[in-house]
Amino acid sequence: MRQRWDIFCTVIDNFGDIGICWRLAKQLVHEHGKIVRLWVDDLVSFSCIAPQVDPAAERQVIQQVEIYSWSMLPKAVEPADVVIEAFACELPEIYVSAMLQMTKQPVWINLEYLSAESWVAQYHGLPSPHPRLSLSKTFFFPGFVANTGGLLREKDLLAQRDEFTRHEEAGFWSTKHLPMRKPGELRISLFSYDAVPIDELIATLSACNQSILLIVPAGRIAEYIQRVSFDLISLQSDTVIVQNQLTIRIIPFMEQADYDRLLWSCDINFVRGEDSFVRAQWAGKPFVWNIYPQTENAHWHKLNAFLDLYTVNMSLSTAQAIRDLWLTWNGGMAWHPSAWLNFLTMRESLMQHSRDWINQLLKQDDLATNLVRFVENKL
Ligand code: TRH
Repeated sequence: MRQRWDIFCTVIDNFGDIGICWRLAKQLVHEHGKIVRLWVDDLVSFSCIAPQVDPAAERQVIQQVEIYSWSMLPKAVEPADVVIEAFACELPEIYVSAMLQMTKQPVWINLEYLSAESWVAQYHGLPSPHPRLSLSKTFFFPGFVANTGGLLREKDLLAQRDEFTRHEEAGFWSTKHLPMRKPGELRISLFSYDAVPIDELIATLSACNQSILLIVPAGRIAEYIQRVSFDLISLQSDTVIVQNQLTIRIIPFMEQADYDRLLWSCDINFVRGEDSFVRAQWAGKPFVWNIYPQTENAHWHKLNAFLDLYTVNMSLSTAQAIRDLWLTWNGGMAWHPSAWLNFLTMRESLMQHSRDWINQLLKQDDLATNLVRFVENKL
């Protein structure tokens, strides 16, 4: 019998939680033959990254994943063999009671957020007994190193990326109504939270003696650029702003697979949160991470832990360039154009490093494979 998995996802804000759950659900179905129900509390956000999703449908099947609205949780739902509670979202009580009634209790996994901090390997796989009921869940931590849960990576992701780069990139620009590359042009994608020094970045880019196309998918930062940086009153998701040799294109928010293609096509990617951050790594291009801000500045530990790991085999000057720009971009230091210019100077060595980093990551299995293996050992 095919194993059944339930994934529960609440959308806290933004798109990362559902973005990750959606990728995982598809991979479990397509690569591991599981039957997957994905329970989502906010189908509107989901439909932004997957436009096939109907926000009004209680139940729908897309790419063989059964998608359920959380609010429609039927009273007597039968729990699956494996239950994933994504990012500590609390399972509905009715579902937990149903788990308790089962003769063979499901494997219950709490899928955690990604971090490069060293404690992750110690906590990965630890059980957490329910405080009142005879149920136990396991903490599953994604990560960059051995003894963690690994990163999401579809089996054919890198082959698809390479095939795209060889044959499909030009077609992609035209489907997105973006011009073909000019000789010597630098293409940058930008996805970030609001509190970044965007005006300073734009000023620095427009002062560069190089043709630059800055591509910004619609969202709050795109709105800021239009309304505040350039005082454009009517907001449109297809805007062109030109300043010296810098062209800024605000484009519509795209579906998740197209966003990957954008990352593959650009020379430098500004990314944020968790999922775009990981996808930028698989894109194999230099990238700048805007980390999700946390209370009590906990995100700085996370940012530094990743930088420590990522720069370990880099030359001192390249490591310094990446550290300076990332700290500046995240508000840890005042903006200075040299942070950008040094990063740009190191582009070739950053490219090489991106490839070496991928090879290092490939030594580990991907997150879905690790989850499946963990469950096999449990059942
Ligand atoms: O949207 P995010 O800020 O999500 C964040 C993080 O996951 C964070 O860890 C979490 O705590 C917080 O949400 C609540 O950034 P992230 O993780 O990069 O997710 C963005 C998703 O949106 C990703 O799957 C890529 C997708 N995307 C598109 O599908 N189309 C687009 O045009 C763009 C720009 C992104």
